[in-house]
Amino acid sequence: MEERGNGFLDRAFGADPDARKPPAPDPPEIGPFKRSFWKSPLRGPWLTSFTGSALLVAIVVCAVTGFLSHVAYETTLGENSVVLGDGPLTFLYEWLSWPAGWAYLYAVTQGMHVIFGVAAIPLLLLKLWSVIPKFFERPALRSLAHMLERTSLALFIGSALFLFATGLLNIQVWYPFGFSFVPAHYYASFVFVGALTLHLALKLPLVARSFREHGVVKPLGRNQTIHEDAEAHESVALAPDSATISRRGLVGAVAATSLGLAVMMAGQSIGGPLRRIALLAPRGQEYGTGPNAFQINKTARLAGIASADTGETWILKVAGSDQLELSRADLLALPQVTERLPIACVEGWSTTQDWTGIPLIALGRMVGGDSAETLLVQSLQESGSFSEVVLNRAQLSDSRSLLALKVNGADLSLDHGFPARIIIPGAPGVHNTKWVDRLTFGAV
Ligand SMILES: Nc1nc2c(c(=O)[nH]1)N[C@H]1C(S)=C(S)[C@@H](COP(=O)(O)O)O[C@H]1N2
Ligand SMILES: [Mo]
Repeated sequence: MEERGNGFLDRAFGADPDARKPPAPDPPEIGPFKRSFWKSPLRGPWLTSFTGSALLVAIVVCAVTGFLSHVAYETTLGENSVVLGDGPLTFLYEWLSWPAGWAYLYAVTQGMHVIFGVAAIPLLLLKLWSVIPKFFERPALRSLAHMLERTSLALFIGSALFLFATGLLNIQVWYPFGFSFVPAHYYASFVFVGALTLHLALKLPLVARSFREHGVVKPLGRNQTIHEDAEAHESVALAPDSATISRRGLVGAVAATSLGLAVMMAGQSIGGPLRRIALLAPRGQEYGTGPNAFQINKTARLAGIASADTGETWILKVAGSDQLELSRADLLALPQVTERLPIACVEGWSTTQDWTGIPLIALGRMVGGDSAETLLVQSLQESGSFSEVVLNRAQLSDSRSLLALKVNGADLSLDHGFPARIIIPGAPGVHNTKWVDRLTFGAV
């Protein structure tokens, strides 16, 4: 006998095809619940498939670079963890160690995360627009399979909107919500990836059929009309109005918006003169003049750093198998190294400066800690997730990793971490601890 249910969920749960027949009572046929309410001739499986495919590319890049960012945080190294646990991927984080090698590694992966994430938003909105009539589908629940499909869709759209909203707010350095960004964004991504996988499994056959019937890009040609079956697809208008914009005009406008946003975000990721095109960059466009004129993540005042602690009495404590206390004058008397390195923030911006100071490995040698696997860095800052950090072996042993005392030839400003800060290649900005108080080789 021929299978009448559609999709593997029906088969898996043995839904009775007759159960799909609308049970009474239906929502009244008014407003958006009436199919004739939806009149755009552009809606249909092709537009949804095309937008969905473009969105999928952006989302995959965003997801991969997002999980890479979590790897970069080296959350399995003690103090670095900003989440309660790493969930199902813990083994991956234990296995992968973030390299120090390429100085711009994190600037690139996180820049891509933010660029593709922001550029995906117009695509997401277009895709949602293309299926609006389905949200008013009647009856709302037809069978167990239909209920599961709609639940997965609700989780999918809900988690997508949550991820995009929290990501955008984080880029804007605005935390109006009462929860912590990183764990929320991180755990929501698992819901999202799960729901996305299910959604793909359910919809890929539709996408393939639509592309086979109409071609992938052919409907974007000049004066192209396509005929889609309004009986089979809820999103296709039953009685379409004439178009107010061509299919190619709509897709073109959305693509241009995405591209424009991508260029803008790239402006702040790349930094330098390109920052000027970053119109939405929250850290402003101007930083005054002078060697310390570049963006500040958290000012000394916000971090609760008292200027008395950073004055003449400041002493750096260094520990390995031996212990040492060094004043800023002692540190300046040691051989200095200058390295050109970026700070690459999780928010997607980066800035490259010339830093001068003492290689961490040289300080390690002074206390018999140069073969340590980890370096615990503690700040004068007393609380907050960035007051302590643990660097891995690659980071502490790289000859470019510095305890920086100066930037661009001048003393660090208080806001940039005076009297001394960490600067290491390839890592997230959060690992470049400011106002360093204590270094412990092999503490963890
Ligand atoms: N002690 C301390 N160090 C810190 C931070 C902080 O809040 N406290 N912020 C970190 C973050 S998130 C970034 S991106 C860099 C930014 O350095 P900058 O403010 O000098 O640009 O500093 C890092 N070091
Ligand atoms: Mo940051």
